[in-house]
Amino acid sequence: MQILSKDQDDLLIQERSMLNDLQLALVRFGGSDEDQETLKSSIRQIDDLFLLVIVGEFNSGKSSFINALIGEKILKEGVTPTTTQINIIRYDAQKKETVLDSHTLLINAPVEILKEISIVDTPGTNAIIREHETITNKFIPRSDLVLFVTSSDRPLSESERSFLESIRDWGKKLVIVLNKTDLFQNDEELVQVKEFIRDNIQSLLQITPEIYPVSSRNALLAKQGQPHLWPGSRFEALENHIHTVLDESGRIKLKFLNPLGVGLNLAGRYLEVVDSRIHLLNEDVEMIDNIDRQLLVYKEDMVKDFEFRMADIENILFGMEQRGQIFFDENLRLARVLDLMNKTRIQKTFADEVIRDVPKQIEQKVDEMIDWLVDRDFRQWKAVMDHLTTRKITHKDKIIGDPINAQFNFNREHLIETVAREANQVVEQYDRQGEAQAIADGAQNAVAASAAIEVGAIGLGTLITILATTLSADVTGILVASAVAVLGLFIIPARRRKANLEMKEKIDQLRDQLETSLRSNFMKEIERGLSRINTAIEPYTRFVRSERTNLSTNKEEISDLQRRMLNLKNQIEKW
Ligand SMILES: Nc1nc2c(ncn2[C@@H]2O[C@H](COP(=O)(O)OP(=O)(O)OP(=O)(O)O)[C@@H](O)[C@H]2O)c(=O)[nH]1
Ligand SMILES: [Mg+2]
Repeated sequence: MQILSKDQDDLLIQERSMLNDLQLALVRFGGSDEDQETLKSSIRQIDDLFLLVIVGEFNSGKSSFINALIGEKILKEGVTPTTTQINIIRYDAQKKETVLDSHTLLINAPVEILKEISIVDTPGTNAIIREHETITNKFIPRSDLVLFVTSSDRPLSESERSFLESIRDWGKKLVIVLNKTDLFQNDEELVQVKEFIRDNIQSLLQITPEIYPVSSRNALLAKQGQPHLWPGSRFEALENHIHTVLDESGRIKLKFLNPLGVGLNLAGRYLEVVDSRIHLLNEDVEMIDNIDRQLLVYKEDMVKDFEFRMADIENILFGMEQRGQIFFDENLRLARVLDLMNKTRIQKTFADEVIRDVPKQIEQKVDEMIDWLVDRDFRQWKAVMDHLTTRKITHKDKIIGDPINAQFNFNREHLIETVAREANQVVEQYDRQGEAQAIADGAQNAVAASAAIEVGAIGLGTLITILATTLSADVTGILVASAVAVLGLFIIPARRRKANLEMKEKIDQLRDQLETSLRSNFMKEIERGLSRINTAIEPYTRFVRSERTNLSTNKEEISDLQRRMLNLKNQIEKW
C-alpha cells in the first residue's frame, strides 16, 4: 500500500493490533488451526497487493472472463470442468508459470492492469468434484473483491447459492457477473434473468447486489481485432466499475475492511461457541447445586431421624426405671426382710422383673438405626448416579459438533463418564452388610470406651447386658446391705428412697453414655458418607467451576475486540 494519510496510518496500526489481539485470544481459547491460519493470512493480506478473486460454478466462464479482462487468452477454457487449481495471475515483465503447491499455480504476465491488482482464477463450484469447492473456499477469506460469475443459461444454480452465503459470511464485497449474454435472443430475456438474480440474492443474503451482464467471449474478440463486438459485450460498464472500486481510496478502504470482516466473522463465531459452552456449564452447575441441596436435606433428615430413634431408646430405659421403682416399692418392706437377705435371688428377681430384655431391645433399636443409615447412604449414591447419567444423556442431543469444541467436549464428557462410573461402581458393589457391620463395630466401640469396659469380641447387646448387670449388682447391693442393718420401721422408707435415687442416677448415666457415644458415632458416619460422595464428584465440580471462570474471561476479551472492530469498521465505512 502506498501513500496513506496520517489518520489512515493510525487506523491501520489500530486494526493490526486488534487483529493480533484476536489472534492471541483464539490461541488462548483453543481456536481451530484452520481459523488461526485464516486470520493470520488475513493479517498478512493487509500488506499484499489487491486481490481480485473470480468464483462461480464450473463452466460459467470465469477463465474466459479473466482472459477478456486481460485481453489475452492466458487461461484455458472448456465446456467440462477445466480449471482444477487456483491460478494466481500477477504482473511480471516476463511471461512464466510457477507451481506454488499442489493446488496453486502462479502465472506471470506483462499486462498493465496486473500492476495494480492480482487476479485469482478458481476451480468452479461443482456438485461432483467437491474438492474444487473446498480449494476455492479457502481462498475467499484472503480476497479483497469477489466477482461471482454466473452463466446466462443456468443463472444461480443450487451449488452457487450455498457458496454465496459463505462469501457473505466472510464479509466480502461481492459483484455479480452475468456471463454469456450473447446467448439471449433479446434484451427482454436479459432483463428477466437479471431480475431473477437480484430477487434471489435479495432473499438469500438480504443485500441488493450489483449485477453486470457481459459476454466475455465477445469482449475478448473485440479486444483482439473485432471492435464492433465491444458495445454488445457490455464489458465497458464492468471494467469501469472495477476501476472505480480500485481507485486509490476505494482500494484502501477495501483493504482495511476485508481483514476486519474476517476478524468480525471469527469473533462472532467464537462468541457463539463460548456462549454455548457457558450455557452447558451453567446447566452442569445447576445439577451440582441440585446434588448439594439434596445432600443438605439428606443430612438434616438424618439428624432429625436420629433424634426420633434415640428417643425410642430413652423410652426403653425409662420403662426400666419405672419397673425398678415398683420393684423397690414391693420388696423394700419389713415383711420381705428375710428375702432381701438372699443376694443371689434378689439379683435374679431384679434382672427378671426390671432389666428384662432391655439390652436386646436396645441392641435391636441400634441395629435398625444402622440399617436405616446404610440404606439412606446407598440411596444417596444412587441419586447422584442417576443425576450424572441423566446429564450424560441430555447432553448427547445438545452436542455442538464443531471441531473447535472437540477437545472441550471430550474433557467434559470424560469427567462425567469417570465420575458416573465411580458412582455406579459404588452402587453396584454396595455391601450393605459390610457397611452395617463397620458402623455397628464403631458404635459398640464408642459405647464401650465411654463406659471404660474392655470389649473384645462381644456385641452391643452383651455390652449393655454387662452394664445392666453392674447396675443391678450395685442397686441390689444396697438392698442386701440395708437388710442386714435393718433395725426398725423408720429406716426402710429412707433406704427405699436412696435405692430409687441411686437407680435413677445409674440409669441416667447409662443413657448418657449410650446417647453420647451413639450420637457422635452416627454423626461421624453421616459426615463420612457425605464426604465420600463429595469427593467422588469433586473433579467434575472443579472442572465446571474453573472452566466457567475461564470462559467468562474469554467472552469478555472477544466481545471487547468485537466491539472495537465494529467501531473501526464504522469509521472506515464513512470515508
Ligand atoms: N457463448 C458464450 N460462451 C462462453 C462465454 N464465456 C465463456 N464461454 C464458454 O463457456 C465454456 C466455459 O468457459 P470457461 O471459461 O472454461 O469456464 P470456467 O468458469 O472457467 O469453467 P471451470 O474452469 O471449469 O470452472 C467455454 O466453452 C467457453 O467458450 C460467453 O461470453 N459466451
Ligand atoms: Mg476455468
